[in-house]
Amino acid sequence: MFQTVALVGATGAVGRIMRQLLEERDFPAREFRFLASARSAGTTLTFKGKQYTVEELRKDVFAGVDLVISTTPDDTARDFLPAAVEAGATVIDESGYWRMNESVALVIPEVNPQAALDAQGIIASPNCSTTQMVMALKPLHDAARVRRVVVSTYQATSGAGVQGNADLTDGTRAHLEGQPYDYQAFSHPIAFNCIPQIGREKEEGYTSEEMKMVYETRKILGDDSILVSPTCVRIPVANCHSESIIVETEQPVSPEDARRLFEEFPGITVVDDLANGAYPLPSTCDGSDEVFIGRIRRDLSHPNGLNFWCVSDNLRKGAATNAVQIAELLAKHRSAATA
Ligand code: 11C
Repeated sequence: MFQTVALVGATGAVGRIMRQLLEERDFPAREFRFLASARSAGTTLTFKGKQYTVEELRKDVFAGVDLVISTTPDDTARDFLPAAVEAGATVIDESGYWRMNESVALVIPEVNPQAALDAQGIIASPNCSTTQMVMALKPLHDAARVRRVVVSTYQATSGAGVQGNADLTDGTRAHLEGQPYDYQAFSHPIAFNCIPQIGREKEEGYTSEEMKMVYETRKILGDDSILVSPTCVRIPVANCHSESIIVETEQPVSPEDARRLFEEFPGITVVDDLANGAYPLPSTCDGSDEVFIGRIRRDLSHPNGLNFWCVSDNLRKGAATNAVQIAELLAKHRSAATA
């Protein structure tokens, strides 16, 4: 049980879902506080039937807070979260800023829960496209050791925030009406298009989003030998990221064995009946906390290869749900320790 939980970024798209999850799942805490940028400070919100005033995020607001759950842009996380740690809080951060810091744990509760329990200070939640892929890789890695992954993503506009979805809706309307539209979240039109760049240019012609999939995967699975070759693409779908994943394992894994491994893994739902047109779709996975897998098949190009399709709600398991699950894990551990 935590005494005081502060939700930082409480009014944003992911913050809204976090509030909903903390309420629905009856997160154990005596007191909740909601913080946001000066722009949203002073507004009111309802949580568990009670009205709260949103407080302005400042470095001196963390006294007495023992858990911070934070979803902000990277620079905000960089500037404000060390103050929360200094004030004695455990921090769960959804931003990208702290993930690869050596002293920070990067956690998916179904995959590496112990890292959260061993952590001091900041615990980071991974990038959405990494989370769903690593959820799928974990049971394969445990059974047959993953050596190499070729992943192509089909990422929703909600990954680029509220403006990403506004660009999709307004840009599509403008396109259909033959009107010009000035895209804010994307450097090219997203309506009736797909854009093979998410994030900024990084090393060797890969983007920052792609390199997150490389480095975060290795850190979460605790295996720097895993090779990941990603291509991240933005598509005109509002929510849920989809991924084509091709995995080469040390030992061969048959599609039947993979199906069983996925089905037995917590947080994964298999939807895989090609003959009847059943496979995960963004439209059917939207709003779920699960990672969905289908189209499980042999890789025709490699004897130790497996090919599948993976869809997950990037705002939920890819962000809010994973962070709240980390908080639940810590709360459960605390209760067990004080029982
Ligand atoms: C996207 N994955 O879809 C990004 C958004 O590191 O948490 C989340 C970025 C991050 O554009």
